[in-house]
Amino acid sequence: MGKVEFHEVIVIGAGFGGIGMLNRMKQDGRDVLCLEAGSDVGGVWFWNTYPGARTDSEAWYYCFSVSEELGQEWNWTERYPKQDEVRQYLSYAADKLDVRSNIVFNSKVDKAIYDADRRQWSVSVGDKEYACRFLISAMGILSSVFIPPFPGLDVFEGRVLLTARWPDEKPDFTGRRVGLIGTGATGVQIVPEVSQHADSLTVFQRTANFVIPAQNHDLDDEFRADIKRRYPQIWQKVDRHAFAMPMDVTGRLYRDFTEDQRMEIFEEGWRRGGFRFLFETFDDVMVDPECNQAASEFIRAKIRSIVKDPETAELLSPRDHPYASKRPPAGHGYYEAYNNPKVTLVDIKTNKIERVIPEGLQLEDGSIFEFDDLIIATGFDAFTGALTSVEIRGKSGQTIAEKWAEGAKTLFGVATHDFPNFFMITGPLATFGNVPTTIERNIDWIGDAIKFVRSQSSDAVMEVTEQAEQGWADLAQEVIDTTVLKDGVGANSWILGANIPGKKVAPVAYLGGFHNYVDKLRAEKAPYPSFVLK
Ligand code: NA7
Repeated sequence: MGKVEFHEVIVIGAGFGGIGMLNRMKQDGRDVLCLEAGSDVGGVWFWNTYPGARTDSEAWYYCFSVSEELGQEWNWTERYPKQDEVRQYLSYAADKLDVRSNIVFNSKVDKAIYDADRRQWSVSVGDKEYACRFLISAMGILSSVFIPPFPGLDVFEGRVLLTARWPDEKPDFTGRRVGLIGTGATGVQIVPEVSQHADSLTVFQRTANFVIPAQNHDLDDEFRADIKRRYPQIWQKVDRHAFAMPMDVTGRLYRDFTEDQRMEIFEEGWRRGGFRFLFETFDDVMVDPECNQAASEFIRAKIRSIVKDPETAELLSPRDHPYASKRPPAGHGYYEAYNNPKVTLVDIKTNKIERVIPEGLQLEDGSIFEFDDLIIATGFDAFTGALTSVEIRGKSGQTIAEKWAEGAKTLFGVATHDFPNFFMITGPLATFGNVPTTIERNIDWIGDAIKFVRSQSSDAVMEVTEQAEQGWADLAQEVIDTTVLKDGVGANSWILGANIPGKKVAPVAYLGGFHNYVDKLRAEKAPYPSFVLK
């Protein structure tokens, strides 16, 4: 065995979380190293380079707030920036914050084992050994790719393309027949792009989604200057919003309005686009079934008005789950793409995929679809997958995967019992909303906690109690039960872990509001009553 390389802090992952954490650790004077599996920074924006990939949050808050200079210097070009722009932003941020030299690329962590005698973590990357006092996961909520075990996938004779591992050399679809499995946020972004170039695109849909048009537009100098002027207010608003977006509560409840007024409000929400339809129409869309049903029906009527073929329109209309009980995607000409005669929608809910064959796909009823390329956009083992797929062993020797077999338990998504001095940025049961902002609040908390532990003694450790994390998991479940999110189970919602066969159906995120989450997180401070310090 070679020499063990020790650092006080090791961070795993160099996306938003890793870059932000390195910045904080360096500001605090820590000896910190980041291990990143990819060959560059970016995280989810490094791997997901499929056509049409872009943010569903608006650019001006899908970014760091920590550096004023970054906000003032970076010029976003679109309301919802493309993957490449976000990746360039993160690359710029890594240079600006001067953290690149602390990152070791092409370093996928295989194991992290807690050594109770030494009060240290041993971290392995292949045959290279590291050790640290504080271990921080910045592995991201959507990084563990899920590929359903379709029989015969290996016999397909064409190209199999995974959206989350898209080839560097961009595939050309000109003149090709393409099949696509998956109509989540990723599939919804791909359809309008690939259908422009391919000879034909066959979309295999299991669950129809409520897709709100993003209403994307370019940003001009005036718009950017206005944003830059208002940044302090924007971040204040973000901090007080349930999903960390700079939007005001509307003060409107559905029942207080006439039918005409309701329709006008929904129309205005549709015009504003994206998440504004959810957050700027009525405040009770996610909790009042009547309001939710009206919103759902409004969207179905829009689908019927856009999609010319009534059968396709009906198939695209979700009927098995309420609007926003699954994470709703934003569309960029999604429904319109189905008016292109080259695009065919196939229902695989009632007639499932039987197997992949050399020429394409065979469904249960024996029907065969042939194509040259098969795109797989079947999602992620969200929140837990990145952590459970690495051998991370705590004080008692159990792995995180073993510990969370019956559902993830953490306090605020930042710490889990039995894993001392181990912290997670947006771990399971962290709040769910605009992710870069949650990441920043987690970084603040972890940075302060590390400062505190260090101030106790040179080998102090901090571990959350079982009771505290159980209380948090119970609260996460209670909150879900008061919203339409509980109805996402039947529609395989990844927020409930219901998209992964065999995964315990339980919340993987806290949905009680980002603003409430931040208050609770900030209240858990020195002397950290939910933790034991040794
Ligand atoms: P999602 O939202 O989990 O979507 C995955 C899609 O793949 C969805 O349409 C699934 O249908 C479909 N899927 C999954 N397994 C199968 C099988 N076995 N057969 C057929 N179809 C299947 O992942 P995305 O990557 O689109 O988006 C993830 C997040 O990234 C998104 O929410 C944003 O936050 C960014 P289902 O709906 O389960 O019936």
